[in-house]
Amino acid sequence: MKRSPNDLAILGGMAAFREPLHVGRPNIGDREYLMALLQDMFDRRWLTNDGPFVIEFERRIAMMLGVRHCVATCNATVALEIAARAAGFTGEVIVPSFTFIATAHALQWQGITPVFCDIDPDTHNIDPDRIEALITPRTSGIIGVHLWGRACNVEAIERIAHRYGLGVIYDAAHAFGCTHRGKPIGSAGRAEIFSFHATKFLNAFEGGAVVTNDDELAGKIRLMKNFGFDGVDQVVYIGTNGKMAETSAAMGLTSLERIDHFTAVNRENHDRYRNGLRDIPGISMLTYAQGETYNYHYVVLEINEEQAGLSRDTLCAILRAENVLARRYFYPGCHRMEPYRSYFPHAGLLLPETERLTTRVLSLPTGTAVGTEHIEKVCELIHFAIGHAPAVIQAMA
Ligand code: T4K
Repeated sequence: MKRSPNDLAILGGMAAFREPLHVGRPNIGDREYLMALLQDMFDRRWLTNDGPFVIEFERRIAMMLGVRHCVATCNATVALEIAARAAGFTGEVIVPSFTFIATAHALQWQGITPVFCDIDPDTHNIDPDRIEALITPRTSGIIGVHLWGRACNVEAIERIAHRYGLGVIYDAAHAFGCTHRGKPIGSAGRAEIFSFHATKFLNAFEGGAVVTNDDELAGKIRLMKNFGFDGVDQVVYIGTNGKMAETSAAMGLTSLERIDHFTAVNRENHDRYRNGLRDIPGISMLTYAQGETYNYHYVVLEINEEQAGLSRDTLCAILRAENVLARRYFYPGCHRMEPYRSYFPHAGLLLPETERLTTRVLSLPTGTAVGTEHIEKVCELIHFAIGHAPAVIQAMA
């Protein structure tokens, strides 16, 4: 490896990349197709409120996932809020802390207390063995998160929920195009929620959806996302404005045309990283189960400081100085963010695996904006930093 420790940008050398290499660069489909859809939209002068693109988007998603209902929304956070309300969640709801803050905020926003549950260190998902101890007379539900697109232990969660009469919904923000036991993720629990944010596998600029096989729940959610209106001049529920705009649905439809391509690129990138990072002490990469389908949208490393010789934070700082804008998702864990940190200052004592993992995990850039040469360079940088850890750390001191 040619690079000397003094070449590293963190030590004053030139950055390996002139332009920042981001995590979360959007996948963009066929621009002409999108422009044609937008022209139609302008001609029709129908811009939102269950327009034809939204209806078509919902139909396509429901068909792909094999569910009876898809209600498109403006984003996944509002979708989670509406689903939790429609499912009758009150009091306390058990959620993992190792997730994006939106999972917790969607509850707290409506006065429901998120009770943080630890994760299984292998799957990064909520650990069902830890759920029962958190159930109190105020508990009304559980939200499982299929983190990185890998399904949480749905069967164990549902068994516990059944035993205690709790409702379950799933935050499937990362899991569009992924399967669990060979079936598309989307039909478990009372409802599952997807995100179609710009940074997500399937992008609608901003967007989300609640999918469910429950006719009554779907009807309620459909009304709640439109202020609770049931027909003109009649409001039957507390509702909000959770509607997806036609522009978003047009982008969503455009993205849907290319999901096979997005998956293929993500998979190639994933394999390239895996090859490039194999045999580096202290670095392991998230694995995906055989026999399931994934979107491979996240490249997630775990850094074991004792073996690697440097910490996740040092590696992250080295990469960021090189213009590789790696992200520490989901550091520091929801329980260490406000208001939860103030409400439950000792929550970490019950979340040992979350506390450990949030200091070890690093997301690397992938997606259709990232090419082979980028990945090779990133791997080379990681190899170099870890191969020269003592010298790099000494030089940084
Ligand atoms: N549940 C889970 C498990 C989630 O991960 C999320 C969202 C939600 C629920 C809620 O879904 P939504 O309500 O958003 O539909 C980003 C996204 O904003 C957020 O949607 C996502 N999870 C989360 C994991 O990532 P930040 O705070 O990291 O965003 P930001 O602005 O730092 O952007 C991330 C990276 O993407 C940066 O490197 C820049 C790049 N980027 C971003 C945008 C928007 C681009 O290159 N182009 C772009 O247009 O949250």
